Amino acid sequence: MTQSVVDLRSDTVTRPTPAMRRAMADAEVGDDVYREDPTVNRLEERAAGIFGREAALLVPSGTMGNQTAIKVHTRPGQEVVCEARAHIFNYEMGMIGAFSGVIPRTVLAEDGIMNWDHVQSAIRTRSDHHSVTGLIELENSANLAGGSVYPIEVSDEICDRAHERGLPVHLDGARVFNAAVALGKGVVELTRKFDSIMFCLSKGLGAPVGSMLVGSKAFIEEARLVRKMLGGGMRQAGILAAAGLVALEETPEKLHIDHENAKFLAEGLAEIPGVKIDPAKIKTNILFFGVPAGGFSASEVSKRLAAQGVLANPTSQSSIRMVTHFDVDRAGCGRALQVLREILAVTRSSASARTV
Ligand code: TLP
Repeated sequence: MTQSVVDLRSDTVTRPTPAMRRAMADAEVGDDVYREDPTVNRLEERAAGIFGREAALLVPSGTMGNQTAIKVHTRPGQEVVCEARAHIFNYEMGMIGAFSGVIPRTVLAEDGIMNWDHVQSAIRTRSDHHSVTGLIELENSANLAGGSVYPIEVSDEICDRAHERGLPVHLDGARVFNAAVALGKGVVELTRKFDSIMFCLSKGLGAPVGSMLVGSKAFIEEARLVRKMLGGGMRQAGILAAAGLVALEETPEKLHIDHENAKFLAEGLAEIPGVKIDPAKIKTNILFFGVPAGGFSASEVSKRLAAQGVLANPTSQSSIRMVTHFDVDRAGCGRALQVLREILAVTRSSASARTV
């Protein structure tokens, strides 16, 4: 029997469910640049409703959503305060500088979770000598910090204090539904104080394409123009929005399964000699682990995993990321652990052979 690939590279790899494909095939469509696609309009209304906001906008990707928000909130020459591992800074092709002409002012915070003291220390106010802060940005869950989650009171305080200083706060909520599930709260409670929110339909929610920007009517009107500048005005996008609507209705209640699978993986990894991971820190569907020192590099481990049908990306010389999602079940996680155990046992036996 051939075994299917266990793809733990990202939750972006999910395939649309049969319900999504049916909805896509049946979608009523129009030209969305003329605002005439009824399915896109429905998705935007639904997203705004779920977040308790005035308006929302469908964008092709999380990157476009974040970069559009940054453009709307800032002026060239300003700074954006974000955590050192923020996606907007590390994984969006330098667009923060290339498109908005702003620079990141980063803060390294434990588990990627900044508090007001961190943010305050990075804010630069008007001066005759240096650039000033134009925007604060938080990421929840914090991807590159291991899918960690902001306690609501911490993100609320950052928003309140930033607003007292006249600064807007944008949320990269690519996986905000995962964060909400981890806290046992609704997304409204996590996000109500932010000026703008980006969330992805195409991560754990499982839609094939699309992210949403959510905010005030005025913000979304500006964002619509920026989206067009970026070439993100799509036409019969109802085909995509239809899958997004299904994702929004069906997937949030299932995300806890991905979190349980990530925990299961983390606990199994912690039992492998030399592997570095603290399972107690795994709150959502993302985990990073360190490969044993003195053995194969992370990229070698990743190659050997792939040769046996388990995909996981190396993120440095010594660490690997795994992300769970609805196309990998508990048995798949078990297989990933088994294959990894075998690979690392080879390293151990060759290391001990070297020492005799
Ligand atoms: N993240 C991808 C990679 O780019 C790293 C992944 O596999 O996790 N914000 C956050 C927090 C993200 O994790 C991502 C994608 C984005 C924004 C961008 O979304 P897309 O890929 O739709 O542009």
